[in-house]
Amino acid sequence: MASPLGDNFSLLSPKQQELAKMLLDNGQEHVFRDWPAPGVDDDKKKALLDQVLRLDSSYPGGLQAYIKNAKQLLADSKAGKNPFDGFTPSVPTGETLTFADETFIKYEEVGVQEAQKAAFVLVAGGLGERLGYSGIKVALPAETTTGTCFLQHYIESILALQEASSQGKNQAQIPFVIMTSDDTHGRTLELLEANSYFGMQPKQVTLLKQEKVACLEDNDARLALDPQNKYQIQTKPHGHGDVHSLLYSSGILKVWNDAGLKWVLFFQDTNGLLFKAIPSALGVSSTKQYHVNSLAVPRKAKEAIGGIAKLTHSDGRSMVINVEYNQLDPLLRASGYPDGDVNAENGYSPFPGNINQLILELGPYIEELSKTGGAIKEFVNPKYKDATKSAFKSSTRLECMMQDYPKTLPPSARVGFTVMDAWLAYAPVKNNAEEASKVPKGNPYHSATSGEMAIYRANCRVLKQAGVQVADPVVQVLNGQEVEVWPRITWKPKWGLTYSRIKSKVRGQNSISQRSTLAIKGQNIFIENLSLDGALIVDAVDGAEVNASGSVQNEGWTLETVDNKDSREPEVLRIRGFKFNKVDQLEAKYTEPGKFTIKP
Ligand code: UGB
Repeated sequence: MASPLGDNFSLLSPKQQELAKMLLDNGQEHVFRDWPAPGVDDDKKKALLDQVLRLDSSYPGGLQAYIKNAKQLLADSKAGKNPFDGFTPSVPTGETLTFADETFIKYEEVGVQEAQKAAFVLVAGGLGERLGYSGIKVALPAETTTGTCFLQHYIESILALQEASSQGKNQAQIPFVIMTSDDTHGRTLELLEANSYFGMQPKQVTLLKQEKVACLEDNDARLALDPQNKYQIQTKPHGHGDVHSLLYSSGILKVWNDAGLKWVLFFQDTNGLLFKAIPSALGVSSTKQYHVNSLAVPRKAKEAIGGIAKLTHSDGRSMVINVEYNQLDPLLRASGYPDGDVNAENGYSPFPGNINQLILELGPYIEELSKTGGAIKEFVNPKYKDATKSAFKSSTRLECMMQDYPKTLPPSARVGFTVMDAWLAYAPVKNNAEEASKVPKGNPYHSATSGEMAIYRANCRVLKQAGVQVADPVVQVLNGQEVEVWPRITWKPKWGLTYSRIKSKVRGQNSISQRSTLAIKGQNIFIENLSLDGALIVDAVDGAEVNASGSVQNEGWTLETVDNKDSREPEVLRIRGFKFNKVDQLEAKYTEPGKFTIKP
């Protein structure tokens, strides 16, 4: 039988010919069906094969494996096969930490020590469609008191850990990988370059770009061609699970292993609280010798974060794994919990919420990836035209999630999790104002408004724990969301890396009123017999030791509401629904080393 490629075959390079044959052998004749004879669109034909080459080389096992996996997953989906068939969920046991108690403090100290053997990986390839922000999410200010964006905060937190863990000895540089995508790569690089990498050495930072995967037009996993351009295959993001194959194929894991590193910490793009939980969680990993440690928070039933569950199979296998929020309820209903995902008496789901912060031990991680190539169990979520499930409304693709990594691990793997208070560890910015205002009462909004307010709340609660008298919050409705507005307290990560360090910087009797703003921008700043009612900004170089004391009183910074629809206001303010009017403040800046006392 003549090849659908006909005489076009000879236009192609040997590698392109090999790929074309592979497509023909895998049910993809339609890709070439409408090709005109040689002489017409030859460059476009070659460009299509170049795209095929990219798709082939960026997927573990190549495009052939992708098509094979897709056929299987689409058949399972059509048959209504439950991915958890045979598994019964139960509530797992993990380590539950109480902020500032003896155990927590001990874990934090261990974690800081271990950080010198750690590498950090930020997955930032997502555009955040739910948030609807026009920029990349890591460029968003985590809070608007200082305007520090998420990426700056993350980098400064890693640098603070780096400094603390080396304790003045030869400072090992903690490697930092950012996974980007075509949607975020250029802007992430620009943000870093425009800000001198926020103080990190450029060679410490590696950007790994994830590629999109081919879309599929039907249950036979035929690749979907772009309706506007028959020489182009439609593509869509494959999900954050790509991070594992990218790390593996880049060779960086081996470099880390050879350098004696032990831990890889994965985290997401917009959680301004996360680094308050990192030292203790790393301490747990090290103490318990966990190969995998997932950070979790108490989760409200039906909250849009995955639930961590123990799944036990009828054949005896069991694993502790994240069950995504849309799957947890049906799984529970199908396995003896007729009410599905509901809150227990304490007001929370019995299944802790996955915040997608994973700590993996490098050795076992490399061992596993050398078997799998970093391939993660995938899923497909086609939107069918009708109940016959024979056609899709629009093309679909395979997806994967980074937290599904443990699914291929042997039962001997030590997979654990660590539950922290949500107020301390988790306040992502994912939902736009409209979506957030529809969140059921009592569930977290996960918006720019709540994300910023959560930073102030956490800092206030930490200082209260350290003995500062901090005024109670007032409740306000901002962008349709009822939030607690606490005093606006912020600090640089190097000031408050762990609870014991924070406590050591608080002396005597201190009080902060509700309408106050306090921004601590230096390392050796001590709050000592301070009474603050207004705004105080303290900025000091590392060699300067500053005592913030006495009674500071001024008009301060007032919080004003911003209309979400008011196009005169910048987008970063509209999405949070408020801004600060900087009426008056005491600004104390120290650029030279020495001992100083702030005199109001
Ligand atoms: N991301 C990528 O880097 N590449 C991609 O292709 C997609 C995303 P979302 P999601 O903590 O609240 C996750 O979209 O996937 C990055 C967990 O699955 O914000 O809906 C992206 O840039 C869920 O179990 O979240 O849900 C971002 O940094 C729960 O833990 C990250 O991946 C939930 O997060 C997450 O992407 C949560």
